This record gives sequence, structure tokens and C-alpha cells, in this order.
Amino acid sequence: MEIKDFLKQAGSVKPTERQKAWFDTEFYAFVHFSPNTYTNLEWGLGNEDPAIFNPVELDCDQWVEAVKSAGMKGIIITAKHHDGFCLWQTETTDHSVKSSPWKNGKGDVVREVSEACRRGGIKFGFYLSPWDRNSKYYGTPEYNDFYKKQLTELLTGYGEVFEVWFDGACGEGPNGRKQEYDFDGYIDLIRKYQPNAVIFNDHGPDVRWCGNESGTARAAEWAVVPKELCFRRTIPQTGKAPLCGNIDHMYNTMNDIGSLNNILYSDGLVFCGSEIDMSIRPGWFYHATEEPHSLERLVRTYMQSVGGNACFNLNVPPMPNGKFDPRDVERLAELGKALKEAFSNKLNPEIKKAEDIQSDTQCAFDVTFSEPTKINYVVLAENIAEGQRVQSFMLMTQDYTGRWNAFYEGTCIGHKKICQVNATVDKFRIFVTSARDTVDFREISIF
Ligand code: FUL
Repeated sequence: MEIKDFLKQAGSVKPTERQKAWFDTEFYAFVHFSPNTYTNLEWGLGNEDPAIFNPVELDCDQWVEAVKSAGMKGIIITAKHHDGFCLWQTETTDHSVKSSPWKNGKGDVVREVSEACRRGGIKFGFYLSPWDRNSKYYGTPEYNDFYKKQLTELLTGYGEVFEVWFDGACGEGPNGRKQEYDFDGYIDLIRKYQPNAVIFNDHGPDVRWCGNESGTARAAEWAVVPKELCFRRTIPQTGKAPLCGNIDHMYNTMNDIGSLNNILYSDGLVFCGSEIDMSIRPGWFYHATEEPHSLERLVRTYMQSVGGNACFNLNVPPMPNGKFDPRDVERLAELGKALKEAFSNKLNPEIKKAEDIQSDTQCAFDVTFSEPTKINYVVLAENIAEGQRVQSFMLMTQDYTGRWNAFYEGTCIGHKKICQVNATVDKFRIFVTSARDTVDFREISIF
């Protein structure tokens, strides 16, 4: 196969409906809450006394209001973390809210947060740790049945779910044994009960881990990647690439995963977007002595994730009383305000397709203002429903000699690219210097 034909195939790898809906969600919250909140740990041991879990002032409406103030559109609750303690009324174990003094053992955090999300008009999702340091079944085939029962309870009892988050961590259980997870079986259940939910895991099938927990996006965060990286139950949409080779070594922490260098050696490509996850504080769970990260860091992470063809999952940990810390609430409101301000002044230049670039895999748009204008952001979006195509682009001005100078150079665009620029221009060109196939822009906006 010619490289040109393979590139066309690569450029038409399409997202599913649920992946499109996920991309449109863009920015949502993780909420890490468990006995760790009371023991000041990050990884519970599994032998914690359920009596310590007592969020006497639990207020999930406060969570929803706070995340909405930042512009987030969903919450993913840790229904069970590695310590095995269940935040809902499960029939699978007593290591749960049932054994806590909170609401006399009748409380259900998952119920309260799912209902608050619905009241507030945002999406609801959950994290259910496969690694369980409490379950006596862990490390035996029975554990997969136990885990599937838990999954089923969560998938069928709490309304529409937008994302199920599978942690990649796989340690030892209380008996020192490790578990073979039946991911295929877990995925089947989710597809059966919540066909609109995306499944997050290090290796897909719908959403992949970006490779770090600090909110750092790649310069090129491709949503079309080799199946060697996202191998969980995804059917490749292309044939084998023209160069034969081996990229089985590929892992999420590597810097370059979707570029031509790699896809040319792949056995087939899949659509699997990247989720950038981090906590608003150093820890995933609440620790009274920690402070929220700076506004500047959160704004930067938003610009590089949502503005870098990925989604942003920002964790906010509740305090032992069940409320968000006022410092986090304030930081979230500041973040929402900063993002609103950044995109409040949409400019209205003339945007015309350039006639002098005539190629299937290159194109250009000329942007003309009526007078020299200060611009801060150029927002570009491809119509990814048909595939992700742009590989590189530049924003350029032409000097009086006719020479082009780039004031911004970018790689892929995909769902959304926010180019942060600081320029005063009366005219500039958006030049797609390389694409896999004809480019279809869904949006070109200047702020
Ligand atoms: C990791 C876990 O081990 C952390 O505790 C946290 O839940 C993070 C989001 O995922 O793998």
C-alpha cells in the first residue's frame, strides 16, 4: 500500500457516538472520597474500620455548584478505591457505608452525588477500583464475579452514566495474591447496561490515560492511535500499515504515540482520545495541610488539555465532613471566571479560504481585520466525526517583502486546539502544512 493511501485510511478513523459526546463534555471533575479521607492516606490498606467514614455534613449540591462554577460538566465519584470500601448500599460486602454510623448505616454517597448531578444538569460517572485490598475473593476467579456484581449495581441503580473509570493499578489483595482482571467481561456489562458510557482505562477501549497524573498534555495528543497501545476490545479501523515492524513496546508514558513515525509501523489504528487527569491539590484524597494549586497552573492545564485535543478530569477531594474545602471552592470559581474572560471577546474578522494552496493535504485560510487588532487566542476545531487529519499547521503573517513568518506552530488539531498567541495583526494566515486527508474545519474562532 502506498503511504498516501494509508494516510487517507488513518484520517478516516472515526469516533463512536459515545466518544463524540465525551469529547464535547471537555471538562469534568473527579471526586476521591473514601476512608483515606479520614486516615490521611492515599492508598488505604483495606483493613480500615468502616466506622471512621462519617461525612456528617455531606452536601453533594455544594460539590455540583462548585464544579459548575469552574465550567465543568460532570462528576466521576470513586465508588470504591483500592481499600475496598464501598460508598453505596451494596449487597456484595459489608465493607461499606452500611457499616458506618453515617445516617445509621443507611447513607449512600453514590445515590446522593448522582441525584445532585441530575438536579444540577451535569453528567454522572463512577470509578470502581479493580484492585481491592479488602475483598477475601481477591486473587481468585470468584473476585471477577464479585466485581461484576458491584459493577452491575452501579450501572443499573443510579441513572445514566457518562464514564466508567478503570484504574490500571493492580496490586496484591489481603491474601498476598494478584488478580487476573476479566476486562472483557467488565466491558460487556457496561455496554449492556450503559451503552452511552465511555470506558476509561490505560489501554482504552474508549478513552485512554494520558500517561501522567500531573495534568501534562503532549504537544501532539492524537485521538487516533495504534491498537498496540489501546488494545482493550477495540477493533482497528485500518489495515496493517505499509512498513512492517514492531511497536508492542508502546506505552502511555511515551512522548510520541500517534505521529506518522509510529502509525507507519502499526498493525491497525483505533480511535481513543486522551484524558488528562490531575488533582486540584497534590493528593487525590483530602489532606488538611495541602493547598490547591495556583490559578495559573489550572488555567494552563485547561488550555493544554481541552485546548489540546483531550478532555480534562480535575479531581476535587471532599473534607471529612463531606464538603469541599472553601479554598478549593474559591479556586474553582476563579478558574471559571478566568476561562470565561479569556473567551468573552469573540472577534469578527473576515475568514477566507486561500486560493494559492491547492492540495488535498494542505490548505490555508486568510483572516483579515479592518484594523490592527490584538489577538489572544485562535481556536481551531476539526470535524472529527469524519476523522482527525491535521498533522501540522502554522499561524503566519507576511512582511512587506512578501516573506511569511510563523508566529505560532502547532501539530494536531482534532476536537479542539486553543492556540495562545499574543499578537497584534491586521491579517494572518492559518496554514495547514500537512494533513492526512482533506481538512474539514468545524470551527475557526479568534478572541
Ligand atoms: C491511580 C490510583 O492509584 C490513585 O490513587 C488515584 O485513584 C488515581 C486517579 O489513579 O492509579
